[in-house]
Amino acid sequence: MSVVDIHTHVYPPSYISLLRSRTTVPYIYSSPSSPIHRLIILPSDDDASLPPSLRGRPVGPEYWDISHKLRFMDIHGIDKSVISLANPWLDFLSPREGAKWAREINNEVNEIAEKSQGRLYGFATLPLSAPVEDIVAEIERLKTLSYIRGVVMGTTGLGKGMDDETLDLVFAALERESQLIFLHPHYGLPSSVYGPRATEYGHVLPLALGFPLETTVAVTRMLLSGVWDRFKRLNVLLAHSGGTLPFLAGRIESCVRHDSFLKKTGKIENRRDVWDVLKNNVYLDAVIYSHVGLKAAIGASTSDRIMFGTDHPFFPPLEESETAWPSVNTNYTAIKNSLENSEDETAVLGMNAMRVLNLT
Ligand code: 5CU
Repeated sequence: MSVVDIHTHVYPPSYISLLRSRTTVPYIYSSPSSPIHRLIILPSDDDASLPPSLRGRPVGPEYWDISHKLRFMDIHGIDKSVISLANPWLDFLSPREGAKWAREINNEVNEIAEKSQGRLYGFATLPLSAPVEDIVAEIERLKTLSYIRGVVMGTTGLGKGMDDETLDLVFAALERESQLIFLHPHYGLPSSVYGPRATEYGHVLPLALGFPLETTVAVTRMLLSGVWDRFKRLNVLLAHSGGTLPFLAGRIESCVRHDSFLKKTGKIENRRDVWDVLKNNVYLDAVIYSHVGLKAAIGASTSDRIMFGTDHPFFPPLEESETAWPSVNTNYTAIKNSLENSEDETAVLGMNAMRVLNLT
């Protein structure tokens, strides 16, 4: 049996240098007088009311040094990992810089994988702030990078979200090149929804609620704008078991069917419904930390569309002495407790990823 981790991040060394060179989000804060290095990536991380040593999170070589990734894989019984640049990818770059950085990062990820003797593959990153022709050119170049198995993407698309029709050129290229999208959140919800006491609660509100809702909104907008009616073979792997999509799919479908505005505009006719898309175009990771959520994901989709993930290097143990990560073991347990037979368990742990991502 192979265990494959399809949700595992890296900031390659060149990206780390970029973060270190910046002083606005995203950046790495380091103090010349102390060993503090903090990763400030989320919009809410850059909170001037907190001392820098409490902003964001600590960052160390586990974010960029591949030997840490391989050790983590060994400790947790993971045979192969499909690494992706972590958020916020290249979203913040100027249109002029994006394409150059995408080429550099994608070459770097491919080289890391190439040297790993079959243990690593990668998702590429798109220069989404660059002109659409540059994005399409990068998608077309990916076939020359033999360890790339799709693209990781945030939910802002080209700046207007995933239902922006300008994205059609990108979706068309991805579909034509058979590159799957790994859709991942970063921006969460507007900070006002977390209330005036949000800073007292660490990252819990943006990560536990903001991330999953961001993904759910993005996918629902794709559905409503007919992305999968136009691109029937466009495949999307959703982070965190689809946010709240599996749980809310029925409600989304019912709201569409009962919307008189949509009926008048004719948008309800001949559309593919949520269930059809969930069972034919969507894959879900198993990064949900409970059999309750995972059973919803399996029910909404099918067990042959769910894939194990860890979110490494995020969610490390809070005690440095712990070598096995409780976040990973919770997901292993959720898989065990959600599936009825060992064949399905083997599929979720690795065989689905081997098949879908064509890993050898
Ligand atoms: O802990 C976090 O902030 C994150 C993050 O930023 N990205 C991610 O993939 N997981 C956790």
